[in-house]
Parts: sequence; structure tokens; C-alpha cells
Amino acid sequence: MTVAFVGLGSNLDNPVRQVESALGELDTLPQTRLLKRSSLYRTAPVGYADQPDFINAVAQLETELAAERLLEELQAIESRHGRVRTFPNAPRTLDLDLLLFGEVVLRSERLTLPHPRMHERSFVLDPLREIAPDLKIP
Ligand code: PH2
Ligand code: MG
Ligand code: MG
Repeated sequence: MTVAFVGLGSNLDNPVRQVESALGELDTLPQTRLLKRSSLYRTAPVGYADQPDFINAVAQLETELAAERLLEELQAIESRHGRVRTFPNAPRTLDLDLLLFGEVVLRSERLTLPHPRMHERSFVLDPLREIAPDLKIP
């Protein structure tokens, strides 16, 4: 059993509804349970600025899935929410980023853990601190 953290973000097509429903869907993944969720944060876009504000949140999960399998499940939820990949940092209906997977430090073709940019992003760190104030990031 691994405790994992997922970052959620949306700035298209009713972002509050996208993020709230994705939080519910995380709890229905196979062999996975939603332990905690942050409140919703309205945040200014970081990176590509000419787009709407985001709604961001962070979820804490408990899962028996392997990290790469959990990543596939997250991408499947993104697809069901109509995620279209255009250019980096483009507006999106739903982004689910695997931030932390236990204490795992990993760099594979598909997945880097911890998430390589989480440390510099207050739209991740603020909700993460809300639900896990004592967390040590490996
Ligand atoms: N996600 C990005 C790029 N910029 N800015 C905010 N405020 N929130 C995000 O979730 C976000 C972003 C790439 O995933
Ligand atoms: Mg992201
Ligand atoms: Mg992403």
C-alpha cells in the first residue's frame, strides 16, 4: 500500500466542476482510496500567461497500484474529461499530475518522481501544505 499525492488543475469548461468530479473519480479507481483532499484554490496561470485563471487542488490517495499504472489511470480520467494536448502549459479541462508516490525517487521515460516542477509551484505547494503540513518531499 502506497500513499500518493496528485495535483489537480483546470481552467476550461467549468473548472470547479471538473476538479470536484475528478476528486470523486480518484476515489473510484481500482485498489485505490481517496484519503484527503484540499480545498479549491483559484490561481493565476504560471508559464503561459494569456489564459484563464486555474482551479487547483491536491489529493492524498492510498493505492495498491504501481506508480506507472496509477499514472495510466490518471491519464484515462483526463481523457474522459475531454483533455486535448496542444502545446505545453496550454489551457486544459483537466490536468492530473502524480506529485509523489510514497518515498519513490524515479526518472523513467514516462514518469519522474517527485514531480520535477512541484517545488517551484505555489499552486501545488499551498494545497499540499493544507492537507500534509509535515510532509517531507524526497
Ligand atoms: N499548470 C500548468 C502550467 N501553469 N498554472 C496554474 N495556476 N495552475 C496550473 O495547474 C498550471 C499552471 C502545467 O500543468
Ligand atoms: Mg501540470
Ligand atoms: Mg500534467
